[in-house]
Amino acid sequence: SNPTSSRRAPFIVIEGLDRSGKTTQTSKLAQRLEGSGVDTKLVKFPDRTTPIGKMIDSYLRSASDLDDHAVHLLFSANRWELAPTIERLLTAGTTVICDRYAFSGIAFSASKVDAEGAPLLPFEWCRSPDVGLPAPDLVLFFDITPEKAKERGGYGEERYEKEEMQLRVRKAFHRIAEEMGEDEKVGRGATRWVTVDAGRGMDEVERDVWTLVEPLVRGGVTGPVAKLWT
Ligand code: Z5A
Repeated sequence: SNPTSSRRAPFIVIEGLDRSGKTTQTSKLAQRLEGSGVDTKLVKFPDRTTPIGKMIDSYLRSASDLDDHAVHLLFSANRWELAPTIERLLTAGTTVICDRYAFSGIAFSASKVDAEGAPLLPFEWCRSPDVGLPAPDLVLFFDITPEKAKERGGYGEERYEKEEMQLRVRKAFHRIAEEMGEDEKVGRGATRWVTVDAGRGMDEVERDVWTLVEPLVRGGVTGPVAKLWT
């Protein structure tokens, strides 16, 4: 049989802190790939357009209230509803670029605390509904200091856009980064996790992202899409 027949396109996720430039860079990347003739699909979580996504959107805008467990499961369900599509695209040769994924799911939910500052949802509980999702081949974790993030404008009106919450989220992301194998090492499972200094200028960040992504897209990936955290 032809050994190249099992090659597929890579699944690339950009994760990170608020205002680190994820949306800016995922769209630049998708455009640049398409411009060089690479079949590309850009996805973003939460996907606020689906029925589940609409519930999440209403919760984030504080237009509705939901139990913390319930909303965590909705964020996860919002990924699961797109999982078969992502897998199909990758197998068909379309590169998938994704703005936030399961790592945001853990980092935000595990950072929620009660009035005494005790965690509301255990870290491992937060991970479990996302176990088995399509595993990214590459995660670019956009790290930025709170000071740098602040220079990019004030927080918006949404539920999690509060300074203390953001500091806890940053810590949670660093725990995940450590676990996934910080900087250039192969992390848990099939996913390579690379931390990117997102506090620099847009062009510098874009250059780094391209250097990391371009060879992966050119070379493709061998074997089926792996399952996250298995
Ligand atoms: N959430 C969750 O709880 N559970 C989950 O499972 C998931 C998410 C998936 C909404 O997410 C909330 O849902 C979020 C996490 C939670 N909560 N909070 N807070 P979202 O993805 O919809 O969040 P967002 O508000 O669209 O994204 P963001 O994080 O705030 O921004 P960003 O995408 O990282 O940054 P940006 O929009 O590209 O850039 C921000 C600004 O900085 C903008 O004015 C840019 O022009 C500027 N910028 C960008 N790059 C640079 C550089 N390099 N230099 C200077 N200025 C820059």
